[in-house]
Amino acid sequence: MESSRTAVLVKPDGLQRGLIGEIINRFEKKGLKLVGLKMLLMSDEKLSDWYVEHKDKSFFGELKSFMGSIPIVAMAWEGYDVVPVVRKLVGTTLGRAAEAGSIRGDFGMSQQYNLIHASSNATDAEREIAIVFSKAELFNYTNVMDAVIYADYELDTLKK
Ligand code: FUP
Repeated sequence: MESSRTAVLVKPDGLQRGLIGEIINRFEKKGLKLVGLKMLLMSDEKLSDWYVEHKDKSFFGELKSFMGSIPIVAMAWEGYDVVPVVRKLVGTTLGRAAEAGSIRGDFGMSQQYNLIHASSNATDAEREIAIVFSKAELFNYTNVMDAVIYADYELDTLKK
C-alpha cells in the first residue's frame, strides 16, 4: 500500500473528555501528516451516509443520535499505510477490551462511547472524507519532517 488518506472523528464523548489535543498529539508524534481539520455537528443525513454499513443494525438509531448530540472534530491524516496505522493507534471497538497503548485502550471503557472513529479501509476513507470535507478544506503540502520520518525509498513511494 502507498501513501493515502484516512478519516478520523473525535466523537462527542472524546470532545467532552477533553481528548482532542491528546489524540492529535499521538498522530503527530507517530509521524502522520494532518491534511484536514474541522469541528462540526453531524446531521442525521451525514450520519446515515457515514454509518451506511450499520443501517439495518439495532443500534443504528441510537448511534446516530449519540453522534449528532454535540459537535465532533473531524480530521484527515496522510501517510504511508495510513489506514491500518491509524486503526492500530485507535484500538479495537470495545474500549474495555482495547489494547493498552491504543487510544481506546488507554482512555475508554465503552462500546458506543469509544471516543474516536477511524476509517476501516481505503474505500471507506475516501467516502468518509468526502462526507465531511469539501475539496477546499483538504490540503497538499510538503511536511519537512517526512525527510527524517521515512527512508528515501519510502519517500519515493509517497511522492507517487
Ligand atoms: P469501529 O470500526 O471499531 O469504529 O466499529 P464498528 O464499525 O464495528 O462500529 C461502529 C460504531 O458503532 C462503533 F464505534 C461502536 C458502535 N456500536 C454500538 O454503538 N453498538 C454496537 O452494538 C456495536 C457498535
